[in-house]
Amino acid sequence: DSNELVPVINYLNEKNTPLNAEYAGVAKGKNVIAISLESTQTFVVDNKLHGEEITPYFNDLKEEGLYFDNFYHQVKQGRTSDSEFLLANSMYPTNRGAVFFTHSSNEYEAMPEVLGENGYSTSVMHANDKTFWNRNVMYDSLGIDKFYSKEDYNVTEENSYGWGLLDEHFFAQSLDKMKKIEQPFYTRMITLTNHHPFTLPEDKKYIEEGNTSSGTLNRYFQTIRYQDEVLKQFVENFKKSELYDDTILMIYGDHFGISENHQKAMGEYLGKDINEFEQFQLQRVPLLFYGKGIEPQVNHTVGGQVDLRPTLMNMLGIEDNNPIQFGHDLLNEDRRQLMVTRDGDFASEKYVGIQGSCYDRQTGEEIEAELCDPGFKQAKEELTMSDSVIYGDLLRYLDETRVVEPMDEQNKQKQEE
Ligand code: GP9
Repeated sequence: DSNELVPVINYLNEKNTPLNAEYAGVAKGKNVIAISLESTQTFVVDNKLHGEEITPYFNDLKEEGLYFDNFYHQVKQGRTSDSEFLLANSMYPTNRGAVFFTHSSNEYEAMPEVLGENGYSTSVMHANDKTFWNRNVMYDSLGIDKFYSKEDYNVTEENSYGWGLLDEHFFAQSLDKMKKIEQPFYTRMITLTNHHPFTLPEDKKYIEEGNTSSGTLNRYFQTIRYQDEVLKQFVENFKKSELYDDTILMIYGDHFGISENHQKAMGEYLGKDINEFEQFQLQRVPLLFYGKGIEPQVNHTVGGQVDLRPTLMNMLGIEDNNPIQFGHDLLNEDRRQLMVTRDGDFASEKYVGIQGSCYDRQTGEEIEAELCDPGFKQAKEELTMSDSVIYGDLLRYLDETRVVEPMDEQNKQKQEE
């Protein structure tokens, strides 16, 4: 019953930090285009292959936006769908299977639903079959108004390769759709071309492949380079469109593309031994907010996908009264810097804890294991609380408990303190 939700609310209230007042409403009333970049990891940013930049366009774009360089994906077996879950709910995905399949009939009060209540039209654009990851069912539960799936795109043999519609066509057709949707809107695009096995038509290879011992990693550089080129086409066309003045972009990587099976090759490329600390750090994915009114800055805070919702909602100036959120505004300087992975590992401002071992986050040096005990404890608590909400379908009791103490009241009190 509703009592089951009370410990979670209490736990989160205790951990809660206020939203950043300086950024509150910087994008008020604006449209949002969230771009989920398939398999895109931070190590390619500002990095080179054969003397050439791998993501030349993104490297420049991030100089003009708000960029986070210590931002991690937090997905498990549900991969892209897990990243979608983290963003929409600010809760952790489950440890086994994909929550998009196993808990699609749960009650949620997801970000699209709240945006809808605040006058936004909400959609997802992704040129794959609508049933993939059970998206068509889960999107209803998340309160997404419209899903533009494969059947809404012009997909032909000529404009497809590998997994389906090439990203350049996906971006172009999506921009056309966006120009017609009711404003203000929140739409999320999910790219596809930079997906394992990372293959491309010959004429789309804008960089030579890598020369490591892993063909997968070697080809990955090319699909990343391709994605960067077509992102450029999209953003430049977006900037020329009428949308530009009233729209912000939130661009982020969904999860790793290169698994730990390719550690040796990764080490050859990066010129260092990939131990468990380096492997952990490779789970960082890019995050960039871009648009008029967003001041350029590189932010080094440690965070993860669970933090996206509170960060974005604060920027939009929308009061989000769902207290069951495990993330924290990435822009709040006093925020608790704790990024928890689904395996119970964590990164904090000082430490990285991996399966009982402890590392200094800055130096990567292994240190006394006890130093990470509090972090491991918190990570466990965090995941247990989140799981209890999902497995117990506890958000169905939200309305009954809301009278207890809404999150914005807590925030106000904390800010006054
Ligand atoms: C499929 C796409 C890729 O539609 O989102 O999913 P992934 O395999 O990365 O989870």
